[in-house]
Amino acid sequence: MKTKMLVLLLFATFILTDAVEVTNEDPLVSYLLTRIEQLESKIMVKPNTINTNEIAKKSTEQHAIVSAASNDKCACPPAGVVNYVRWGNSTCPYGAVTVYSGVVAGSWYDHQGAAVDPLCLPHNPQYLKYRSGYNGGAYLYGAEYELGGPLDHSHQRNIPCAVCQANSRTTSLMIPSRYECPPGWTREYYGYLMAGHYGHKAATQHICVDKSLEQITGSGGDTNGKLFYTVEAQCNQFIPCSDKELTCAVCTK
Ligand SMILES: [Ca+2]
Ligand SMILES: [Ca+2]
Repeated sequence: MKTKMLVLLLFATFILTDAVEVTNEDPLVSYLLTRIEQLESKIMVKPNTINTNEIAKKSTEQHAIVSAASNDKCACPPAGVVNYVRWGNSTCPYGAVTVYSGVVAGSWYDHQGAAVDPLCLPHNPQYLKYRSGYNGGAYLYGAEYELGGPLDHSHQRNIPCAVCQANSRTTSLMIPSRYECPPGWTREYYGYLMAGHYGHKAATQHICVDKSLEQITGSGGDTNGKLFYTVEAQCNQFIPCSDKELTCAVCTK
């Protein structure tokens, strides 16, 4: 009974005081310390596995970005977005985002007072207030290629289009008669310069049509509408001229 009391007293002292002194000379303590060191060496990352050069480089880069931002000089790629229409193709080039794809439409080729601009019309129009029946005013028609020679395979076909978004660019440019872009510019697509027929009443605009001359499936009928012809430069007004079909390129920067 006395022994039991003594053990209980010692145990209570150990719990309550938290001041039990141990020394490295104690074999149990010594063993435990050795095991702890072994475990620590296993879980700790060895210093020579850290690429200090890489850390220093990243730190310098981060410092440069923060420093440039604080000086209002951006060290990142130029911010910006530019949109353009890819006529004659329903998809956008690699690297650009397709905002939507659609069909080329515009005024009737022989209407006096027609609108000149071609539109890339989405496949799913939305309407607000409307009055049924054709009530006069401005009319929209599908657009056809009017082509011959080596491009005859697309003659009378209707034309698809896509509206594209090029990121990290600030400007776009259509260059007539060139299928390459100037140095420093990115070529988005290239193809043939097209416009309306000189003998038709409706005025038109030049557009750059993708060289693929994509066509809308099943549109081979001669239904007319807004018409697009290739362009040739006449030799009477000091311009570079040829009877060859002119090319074009759409470039961004
Ligand atoms: Ca057609
Ligand atoms: Ca036609």
